[in-house]
Amino acid sequence: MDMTLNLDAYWMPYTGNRQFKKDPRMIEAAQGVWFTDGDGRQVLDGHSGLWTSGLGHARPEITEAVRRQMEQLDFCPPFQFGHPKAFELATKIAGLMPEGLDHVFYTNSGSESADTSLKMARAYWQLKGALKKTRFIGRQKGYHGVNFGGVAVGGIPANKKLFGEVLETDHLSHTVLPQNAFTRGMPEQGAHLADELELFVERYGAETIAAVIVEPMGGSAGVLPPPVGYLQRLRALCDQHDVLLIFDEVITGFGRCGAMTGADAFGVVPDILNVAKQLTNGAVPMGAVIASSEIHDTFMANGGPDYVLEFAHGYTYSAHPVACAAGLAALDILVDEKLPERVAADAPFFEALLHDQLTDKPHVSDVRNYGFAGAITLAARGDEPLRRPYEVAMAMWERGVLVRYGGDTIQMAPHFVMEKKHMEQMVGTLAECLKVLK
Ligand code: PXG
Ligand code: PLP
Repeated sequence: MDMTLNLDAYWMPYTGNRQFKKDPRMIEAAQGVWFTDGDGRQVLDGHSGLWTSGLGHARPEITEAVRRQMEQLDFCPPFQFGHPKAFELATKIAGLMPEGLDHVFYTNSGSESADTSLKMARAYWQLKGALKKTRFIGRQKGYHGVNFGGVAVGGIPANKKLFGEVLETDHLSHTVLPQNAFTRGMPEQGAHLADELELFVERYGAETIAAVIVEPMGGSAGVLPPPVGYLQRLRALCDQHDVLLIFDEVITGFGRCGAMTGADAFGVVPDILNVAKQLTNGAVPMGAVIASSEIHDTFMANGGPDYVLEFAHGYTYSAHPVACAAGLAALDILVDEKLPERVAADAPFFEALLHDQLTDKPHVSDVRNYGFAGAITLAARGDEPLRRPYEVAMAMWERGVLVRYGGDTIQMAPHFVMEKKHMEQMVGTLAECLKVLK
């Protein structure tokens, strides 16, 4: 690492800044499933970047598409103007979504997707004349990014503590039940937890609830696959009570669950589906909110004269041409190389590896997995539940493997193109670290 580099000015996101700046983990290059660190060391990327880069890093097709786009059109004002690739990409995305989700509203991140989807849901009900439908139901342990709306519907206390509440929300229980510990794939117990929506309907009245927002499979809280039948029950209750169902698929969208979407993997179609991350393979920031025709057409039918805005919402960088070019190239690779299918085919190998190697290791109180997502929960050391995952992740970095630690969990997310020997290296290194650490 360049020892003259000044680390002071950059206030790092979701990082222990003081610890990092004492002992920096610098990443200077990426290729395939590998990072190169500040000392020129090859580090295996065990988290697909940040759930972003399933195709592997530095795909030449994406690099070339971005380079060409920069030369041709580096920026296009997205309000009242359009460029062809924005339409081409929207058509491509809609074609990959479940039947009925066919209108794409661009954002630049998962957090913006979350807040966009909440605004879309509220506005939809206003246009329908259901003026009191403003409340949102999230779920404990849910992560919907860091903007005010997403934090309000989110269910991770540490992300909410200092910021106050800005929306009327309530939260379904999470689905991590002790009797489901060490389940391979979807847990058997817990579908009944969806019925809590009935309690909220009784408490607040369905006429006040705009939408339920959940991740079909929880990601940030440490890989929480839905219990068998849970999402089906949630869908049925939303239909029964005229409540919109939003799936936050920022992690599950575009292949992670061994299908194009979590909706496909689990067989439940929401009214609104949020994506980001894998849309451009992480190469350029971009997200999107994909809405049903019913929602889209309601806006179009209520817009007044045709020069008037139907939805007073959008970002300077919505449909950025460079992001669109990256998205088109990334989705072509995903489809051409049949990567969701590859994930589905190799998921049993990854699952066996996680459970066979990690279940009996010290401090491991749960192992969870689905598709190419895996996590372990670690028992707290004394009154410091966060310390052990941090120490394990640092020990893995020392041994040349990057994994994500968050809360009391360690998370792994192989690239869709990762070879089995590299999954073995990743999980084997974790097993080794667990054996030697206190
Ligand atoms: N929704 C979901 C379901 C996410 O997973 C976001 C929204 C926010 O996206 P942006 O692009 O605004 O960060 C996410 C992001 C982790 C981890 O540790 C996961 C995310 C972000 C940071 C860490 O798993 N997911
Ligand atoms: N703040 C100011 C002063 C602005 O002018 C704008 C956009 O024009 C924004 C915030 C929003 O920025 P963005 O569209 O990139 O989200």
